Amino acid sequence: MTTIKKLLVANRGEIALRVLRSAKEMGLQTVAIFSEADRQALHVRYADEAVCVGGPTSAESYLRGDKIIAVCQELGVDAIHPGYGFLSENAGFARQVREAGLIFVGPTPEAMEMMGDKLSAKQAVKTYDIPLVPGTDEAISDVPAAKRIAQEVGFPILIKASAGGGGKGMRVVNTADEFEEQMQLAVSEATAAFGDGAVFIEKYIGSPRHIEIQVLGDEHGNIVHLFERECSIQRRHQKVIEEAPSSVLTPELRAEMGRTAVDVARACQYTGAGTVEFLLDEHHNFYFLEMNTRLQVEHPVTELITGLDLVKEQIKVAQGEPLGFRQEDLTITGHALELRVYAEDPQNNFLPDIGTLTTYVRPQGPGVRVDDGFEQGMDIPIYYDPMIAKLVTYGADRQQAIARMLRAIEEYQITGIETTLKFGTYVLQHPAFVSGHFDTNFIRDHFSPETLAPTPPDEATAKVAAVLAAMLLETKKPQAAAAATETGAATASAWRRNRLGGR
Ligand code: MV4
Repeated sequence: MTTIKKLLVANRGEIALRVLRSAKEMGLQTVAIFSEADRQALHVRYADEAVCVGGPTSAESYLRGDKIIAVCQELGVDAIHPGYGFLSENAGFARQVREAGLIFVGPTPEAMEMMGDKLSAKQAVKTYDIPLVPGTDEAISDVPAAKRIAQEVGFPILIKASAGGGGKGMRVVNTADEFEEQMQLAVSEATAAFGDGAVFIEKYIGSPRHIEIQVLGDEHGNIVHLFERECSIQRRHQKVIEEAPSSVLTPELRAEMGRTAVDVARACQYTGAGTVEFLLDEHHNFYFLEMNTRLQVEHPVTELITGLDLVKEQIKVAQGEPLGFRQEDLTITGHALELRVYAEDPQNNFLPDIGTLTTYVRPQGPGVRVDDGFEQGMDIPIYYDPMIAKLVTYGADRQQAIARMLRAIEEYQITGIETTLKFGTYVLQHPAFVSGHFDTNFIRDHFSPETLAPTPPDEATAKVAAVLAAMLLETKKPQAAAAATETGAATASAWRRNRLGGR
């Protein structure tokens, strides 16, 4: 046990602020770092001390592990929280932190390395009877041998880059005669993008759901799971809406996936907060895909349904404390949704939009949490991720969480830039979403830019959608129809009209 007294947050934006808040509650002294583009940022003002580490680009600042460690030594910092992105999954950095005598709030570099590469992750879990998508668990280079395996597995197959992430370097192959060409393309793509041409084959699951399980491990060998997050609503491998729990998991399947996730974590002696990603096919078979060795963007939905503060848990584990609960102490209470609010124009192919937040008023009220790093009048810097905020709602059940999200979107006032807020309204009112019958193809199947009316849809259209949604609900209760009409038709535009003067 080494008690952490002073924590440096090696990140920016909403996640830096999120981590600083928990650190403050724990009575820690806090240090922020910032780039020249972030002098006015909220995380800089929130921390006890803040140090500029370089120019505006990430490479000059938030990725400068050497400078960050030097700041820690200068200011008597004893631990670094990396947030997500930037250095959070960089095993080399985690090792340098350890060698400098500092605590890295996260897993060991060994666990990060093992799970950092998809093939080594598959190797690591081999002795644990973890379900994997049928295919190869080693890099393939011999085209005829690979083609034979593909034929055994059955087309369509997917060629994946071992070093890949976020869908990069994946190619679907529909027939045997395309195989050779696609494999060559995949290898050269992987070499160009990751400097590592290792690829492998999996059966292609055409309409999967993306279900991930949050895990937490301590340095004493205890590992628990904190249930699932449903992350199927994505575009271009960027999650847009996440929720917990998933509306498709039965208690039995949840327990089985949870146990499997804990086994994956055990395979790499995982410590801290991590996420085990699965694909779930239409027959409810699940397959382990990869493990993310960091705190994820969507962690708040898990916090809301479990009542835990994941950042506090990370810090406690990092200073050597044993977990304060066992698996059987954990339960799901209520339902949580997260909408990522991006500075992007959904009517223009989600093109990033830059500019000034001329108006920025957050929603409030029961069951609403906003994690952001901006204030009215600030510019959205061009150098980083275009996410402005995470709008998170909580309710006793899914319907209430949806109703609160629609109400919160209505209250949210952002002008000066285009955002994905109205896209959120569209998804949350869509019968496929409301009924829970959706997969990772939701946006491809149900969305085109013209779909978003520039003005709120008239009540008649909204009512039709709502009733349709209610009919699709498995529980065909009469109240369901009424409630869905409330949420769907809902979002009375009076509020918007009255406050914004008709905008
Ligand atoms: C797949 C798949 C279908 N079959 N693997 C995309 C990112 C990476 N983490 C894994 N991905 C996929 N792997 C097999 N064998 C479909 C996807 C996929 C996907 C997965 C999760 C969420 C959204 C997705 C969107 C497109 C493709």
